[in-house]
Amino acid sequence: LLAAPALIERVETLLLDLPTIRPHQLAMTTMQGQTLMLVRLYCSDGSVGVGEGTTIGGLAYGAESPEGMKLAIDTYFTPLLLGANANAVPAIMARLNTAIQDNRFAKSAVETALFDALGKRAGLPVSHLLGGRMRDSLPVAWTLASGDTAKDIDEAERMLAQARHRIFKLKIGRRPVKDDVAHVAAIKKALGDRAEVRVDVNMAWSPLQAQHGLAGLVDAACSLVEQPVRRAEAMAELKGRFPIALMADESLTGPASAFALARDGAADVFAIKIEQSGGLRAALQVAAIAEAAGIELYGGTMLEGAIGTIAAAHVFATVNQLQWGTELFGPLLLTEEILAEPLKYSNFELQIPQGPGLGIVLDEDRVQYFRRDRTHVSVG
Ligand code: MUC
Ligand code: MG
Repeated sequence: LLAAPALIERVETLLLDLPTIRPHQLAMTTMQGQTLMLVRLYCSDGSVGVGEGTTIGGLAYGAESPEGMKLAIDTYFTPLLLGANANAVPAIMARLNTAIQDNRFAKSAVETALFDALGKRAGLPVSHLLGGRMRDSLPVAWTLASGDTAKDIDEAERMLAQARHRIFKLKIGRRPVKDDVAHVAAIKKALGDRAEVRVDVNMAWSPLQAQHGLAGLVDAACSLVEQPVRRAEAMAELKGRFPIALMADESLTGPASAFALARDGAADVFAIKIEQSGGLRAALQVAAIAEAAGIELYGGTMLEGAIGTIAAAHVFATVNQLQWGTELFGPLLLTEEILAEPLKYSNFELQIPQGPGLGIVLDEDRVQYFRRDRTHVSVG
């Protein structure tokens, strides 16, 4: 089956606002909901590709926001996309990368839509377009972030009982280090060997706080600490000083940063994210740098909904080793389903769809219902 010639004829962007199942507390913000920026590319052969961009708490995580992505795509990406050969994904991305600096999250959304449409035309899943799969399902961690130790333990017990998650990432960094360490220790003690406990500090600690924090986390039997400090130099100073895996997240902003972190010995593990990397192929370049440097891999999330989550899953399916699994639980944090058939989470893993493109179908009525601008109907 050959991909039919196709030109991009129309670009559509929309914002969907969806509630979360509970407030999600991170060091820098508390999320009550998530905004998905969807982009759809309509091609001349009738194929349509969809991509998604999300952030965490608006501008709390980084310099892009869902609203900003929509504006950037409508104003600056669209003129570069219209009329382009939709089968030439690398050429389109090269053009965008030349004409538009940064805007990595928006680029990831657009590249997702390009691959979805190409996969549909070619009759192949996105993972196959990216080289083929090492695995058909991915282990998925869950983030405990209710802000309350007892509630977090109850939540973890429910996840274990349902065989949904047995790796838990705790969001810390808001409270004094001692209190955070006590919170982690209490959860690990309650769960024991039935679960693995990791933490994400989201850069909240100073290098000195991190010295105390990492020592306490080792005693609490926590296996991994994600981005405890902001600067890459400070990460490099921490690495190897405590018997706990040190993972880079915010420091990773694409292949060049991955190269610098690897060169400077600043992490044991990379959290690969398609949005942070600037797209699906850029994420694979980050993975290749990690592999060459002996850095282990973890499939990260920007708390994407179903579209971004499954795009990341297709990427993570193809890497040689994913020593730390993934955290592709984003859709499970939302109260509302926007797919005709929900993603399949079972046996602690996410199943990666086998159909062409992303292998998912949107429930269009629900997409329209959750549009932020749905009430903005012009009358008379
Ligand atoms: C982050 O910093 O890793 C991933 C899971 C979660 O709860 O927040 C994110 C972002
Ligand atoms: Mg993180």
